[in-house]
Amino acid sequence: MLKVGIVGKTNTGKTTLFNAVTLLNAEISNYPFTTKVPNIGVGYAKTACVCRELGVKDNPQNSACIDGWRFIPIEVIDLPGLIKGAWEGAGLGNQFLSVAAQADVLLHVVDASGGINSKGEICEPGMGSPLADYYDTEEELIRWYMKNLMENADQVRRLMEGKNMGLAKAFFEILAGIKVKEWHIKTALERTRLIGIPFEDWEDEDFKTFATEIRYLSKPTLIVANKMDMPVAEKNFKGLQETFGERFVVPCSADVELMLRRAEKAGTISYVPGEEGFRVKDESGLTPKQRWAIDYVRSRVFDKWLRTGVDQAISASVFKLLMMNVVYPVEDAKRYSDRKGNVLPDAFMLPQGSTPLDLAWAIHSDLANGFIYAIDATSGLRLPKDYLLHDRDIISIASTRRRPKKS
Ligand SMILES: Nc1nc2c(ncn2[C@@H]2O[C@H](COP(=O)(O)OP(=O)(O)OP(=O)(O)O)[C@@H](O)[C@H]2O)c(=O)[nH]1
Ligand SMILES: [Mg+2]
Repeated sequence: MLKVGIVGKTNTGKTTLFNAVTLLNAEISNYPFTTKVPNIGVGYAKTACVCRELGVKDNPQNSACIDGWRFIPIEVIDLPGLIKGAWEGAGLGNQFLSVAAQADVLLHVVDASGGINSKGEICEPGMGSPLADYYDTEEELIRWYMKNLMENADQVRRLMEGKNMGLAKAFFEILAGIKVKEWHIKTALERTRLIGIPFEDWEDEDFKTFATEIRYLSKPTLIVANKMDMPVAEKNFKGLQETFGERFVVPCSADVELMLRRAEKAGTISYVPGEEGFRVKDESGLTPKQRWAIDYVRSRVFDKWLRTGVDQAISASVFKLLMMNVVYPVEDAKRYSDRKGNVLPDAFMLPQGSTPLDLAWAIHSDLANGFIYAIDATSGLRLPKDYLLHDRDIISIASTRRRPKKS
């Protein structure tokens, strides 16, 4: 399952975002450092399902389909706030950073309302600086990567000398466990021009430059400008977008999304995450407190920002930053179903450049080991071996071995 990590300073709303995405009840408070150990849960990435264009009624098994939207499970990891010196172990930061390193993509949450001071304590909105907070946390992440690179420098040298490996390959051996790919290393070496400097001559600054590239290449990151329901947040949000580019900053109100999802679960409203509105089932039955909350949400979030931004943050991280394609494997290509007749049972996310054989591996090793060919279910055509999967492909795999029945 794809892993989305949530990082950021304390009190920015990471756990609120985590609870909104997973509907779990991890502790939230306005005291700094509420989260003491990482929270792990399941959330969903939302994409337009192919059922509508095919005109079929689907029976999802590994995912869910609501109003033509397919919700695909992802693992979400909420991390404790990082303090200064986390990279060298302060506040157990070292351990948390190794958990963050397991993620495929990061959401870096900042308090866009400027409602926390540099220590992460609640202050008057507008007084804190989300930009400075962002850089503080990034410094910890980069230094952690740097420390790992430096601590393993001898090992890298041994691999280069003993096994006659190139620098990129040797680094890859060391860093593969934290989701660093060989092309990340090669690109980082080229971009930093360290490729031209003998490894034994690298200085601390060189390690830091290299670590910075590795951090951003291997862990694409979306900035979540949270607490946008606060009036002062707009100015900071615009500043963040100017600094990092519109693509990389999502306006968000995690607290409002959490409230809506809980109200939807309780049956008070109809709401599909990510939609530009919600419907109160019985307006006249609302208590004064509920009425106030609904008005707050409408005026502070939907009238101004159209959505809460939580679903957009997840979708943008998975589909825009990681560029995942959604592929629907079926066993019966004519009925688009599995062998039990479930129509469009599963949806898998695969990175661009994946082939039908990669899909087979993602489903089950038996299917991949017996792989013969794949069929594009919409056209009925057999696909060439080197075919690259597209988003929304419906694929049937012929294999000498069948995938085992789900228990
Ligand atoms: N106004 C507003 N407040 C929010 C929003 N999201 C979170 N908060 C509040 O911000 C405070 C901190 O929220 P948490 O989710 O506990 O923050 P955290 O980043 O997990 O904090 P640590 O666990 O200490 O690192 C709480 O009082 C939340 O209610 C939001 O979208 N809008
Ligand atoms: Mg927390």
